[in-house]
Amino acid sequence: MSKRALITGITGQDGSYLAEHLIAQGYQVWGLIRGQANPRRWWVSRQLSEVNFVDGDLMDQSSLVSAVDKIQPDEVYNLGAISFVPMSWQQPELVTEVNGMGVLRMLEAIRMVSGLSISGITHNSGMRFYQASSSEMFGKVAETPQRETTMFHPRSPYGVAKAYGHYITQNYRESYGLFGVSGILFNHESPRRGAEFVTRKISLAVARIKLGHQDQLRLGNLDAVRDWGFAGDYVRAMHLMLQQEQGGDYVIGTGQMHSIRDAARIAFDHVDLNWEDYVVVDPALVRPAEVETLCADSRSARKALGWEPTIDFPDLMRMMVDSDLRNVSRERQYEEMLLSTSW
Ligand code: GDR
Repeated sequence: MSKRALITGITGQDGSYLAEHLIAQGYQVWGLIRGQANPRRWWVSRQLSEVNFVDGDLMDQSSLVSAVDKIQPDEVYNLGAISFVPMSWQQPELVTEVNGMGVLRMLEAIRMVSGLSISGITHNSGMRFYQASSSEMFGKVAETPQRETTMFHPRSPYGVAKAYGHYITQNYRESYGLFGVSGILFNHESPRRGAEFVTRKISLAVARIKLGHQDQLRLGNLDAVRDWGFAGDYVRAMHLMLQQEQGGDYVIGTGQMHSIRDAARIAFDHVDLNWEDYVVVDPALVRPAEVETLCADSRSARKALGWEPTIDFPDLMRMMVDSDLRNVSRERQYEEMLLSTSW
C-alpha cells in the first residue's frame, strides 16, 4: 500500500517541489486547498496531475479535522503560511492566526482523529507531522552559525508566530507522544519562488533589464546576509525528517553566507551587466526591524538524515536568471503575437 501525504501550502514553492518528490517516491498526495475556485489549484493540477485536493483552511479547525479524517494521512506536511515577512507588520493578527494558531489547529486535528490523549502516550505511532519552522526565529542572532540549540530572538511578527508554531509542535511531541518534526529551514529559493522575495525579484528584474523591458531595480537593505539554498534540495530533507525513528528539530541550510549585494552582482554578471548601473536603494523597502545575518550550522541534520545540498548559491541565482530570461521572452512573444493579430 502506498503512503498517503497531506500537504498544506500545496500551491506554494515548497508545496509543489515536495508534492513532486513524494509522488516520485510512490506516495498518494493530497493538497489542502483554501477558498472556492482558488486559481492556484489550476496551476498545481497543470504541473502535477496526480495531486488530489481536499478543501480546508488553517483558520478553520473543523475543516482540518474533516480533511485529516477523510484522508487518514501517514504524513502531514504543514507548509501553509503567509510567508512574506514584511506583510507581518501590515497584518500581524492575520499572520499570527495562520502561521501560529494554524499549527495548533492542525496538531489538534491530528490529535482528535488519531485519538491521542495525555493519559495514553504512545510514542512514535500514528500520523507523522512536519512543521515548517524558519530561520527567522533566530532573528537577532545569539551566535553564528545557528544550530538547533541557538536561542530565538525573532524580529518580526512573522518570526514570533513561527516560534509559537515551533514550540507547540515540540509540546505535542512531549505531551501526546505525537511524531512531530520541526524543520528549521533557512532561505530556500528556485525559479518557482514568488516575485516578492529578494532573489526572484532580482532574477526577474535582471531578465527584464537585459531584454529591454525595465531600466532599474529598487531594493532595500543591500547589506543583509542570508544562507540561501535550493528549494528542491530542502524538500528532500523534509521527507527524510519524517522517516527517522523519532520526531525532532533539524536545522537545514548550506552554511554559506551571501549579501543582497552579492546576489545582485552574481545575477547581473550572468548577463554581462554591471549591477551598480541598475540597482537603486529605496529606503521604503528597508524593514522596521531587520534580520541582519543568518547562517546555518546543519551538521547535526546532515549526519542524522544523510542529507546534503546539491546546488550552491551562485549556480542557484544563475538558474533563476536563465529561467526568467525564458519567461520574459515568452511573454514578449505572446504580446507581439497579440499585437500582430488583427481580429
Ligand atoms: P526573508 O526573505 O525575509 O529572509 O524570508 P526575503 O527574500 O523577502 O528577504 C531577504 C532579505 O533581503 C532584504 N531585501 C529585500 N527583500 C525583499 N523581499 N525585497 C527587497 O526589495 C529587498 N531588499 C533587500 C530583506 O530586508 C531581507 O533581509 C524568507 C521567507 O521565505 C520566509 O517565509 C522564510 O521563513 C525565511 O526566508 C527563511
